Amino acid sequence: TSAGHHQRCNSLFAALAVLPFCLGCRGSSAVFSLISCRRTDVLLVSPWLAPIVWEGTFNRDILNAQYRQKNFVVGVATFAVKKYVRFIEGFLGSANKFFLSGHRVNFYLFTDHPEKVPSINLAPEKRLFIIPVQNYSRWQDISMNRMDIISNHIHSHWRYEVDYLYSMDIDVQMFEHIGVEIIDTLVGTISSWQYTKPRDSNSYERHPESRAAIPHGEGDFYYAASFYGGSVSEVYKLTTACFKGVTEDRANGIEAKWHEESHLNKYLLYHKPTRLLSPEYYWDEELIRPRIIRVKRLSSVRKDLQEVRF
Ligand code: UD2
Repeated sequence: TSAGHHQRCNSLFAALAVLPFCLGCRGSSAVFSLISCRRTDVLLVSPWLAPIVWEGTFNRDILNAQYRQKNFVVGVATFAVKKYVRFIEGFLGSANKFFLSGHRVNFYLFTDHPEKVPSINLAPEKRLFIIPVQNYSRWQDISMNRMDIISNHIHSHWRYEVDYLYSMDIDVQMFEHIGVEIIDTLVGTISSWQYTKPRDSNSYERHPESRAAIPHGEGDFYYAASFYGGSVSEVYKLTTACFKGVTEDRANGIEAKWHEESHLNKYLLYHKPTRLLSPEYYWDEELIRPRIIRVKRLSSVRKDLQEVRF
């Protein structure tokens, strides 16, 4: 169970804590920092040794210095279709301030209402590309077709334009820095609804007829489709595979339980992320925030589902 993983990994971290550095602290008093900064309350490494990013586990100054040497460009794909255009300003305004601050970012905004995109003064290293997209009558299709659109754009443009690509929901706001600690080859965000539940939780698609099906007893983390990414080539493989699953399900008259999120979870179960973001990186405002979520970096904007979707 994930509780079992918790215990195993925390004791692993306790053993590593004798190293003479604390990556979670600023300043140079390494020995004191070591004691005050380690986190023993959360899982820090997945069972396949991918880091899980929590506040207090890294030093942003060190990461920034390393990252600057590479001169990477990061792309962010986000969709604002139909009534979701109302979320553009909050998303872009907060992302301009908090998302990879000081680093090069291209925001790719897909919308069926380009004329409604508010003008926002972006930082000089940030660029906004508005890409017209058709709408679909069903909100599930808007959300699921993102995978296809992202895969096609990687093939036609983004593989020449960006090094890393992240897909994000638009109905979110950022409140704290989301920095280069999110950069890795294949990155998933642990769902804020699921991080405490055992792996047999009922969010996975379990019906064997669906291409998103995960057999009972299998599964590790449950990932949110609102924020995932990685190198442009890995995100291409992910989105292409997930959309293939969506298409095959459609041909069989099936729609997975949580739409493209179900297909994402199937993919990430068998292609393990190289880095996991803790629920700090997508906190659902419907939930009461427990103590382990020390920082709410990004959270959903409360919305009346009936009103915005129909
Ligand atoms: C969950 C997932 C979401 C997606 C969805 C599918 C999380 C936190 N979010 O969110 O990623 O998997 O379930 O069931 O796990 N959109 C529009 N116009 C619409 C409808 C959707 O632009 O009319 C876009 C928009 O970018 C939005 C995204 O699709 O952020 C996902 O839709 P949602 O936020 O309504 O889905 P939600 O909250 O159920």
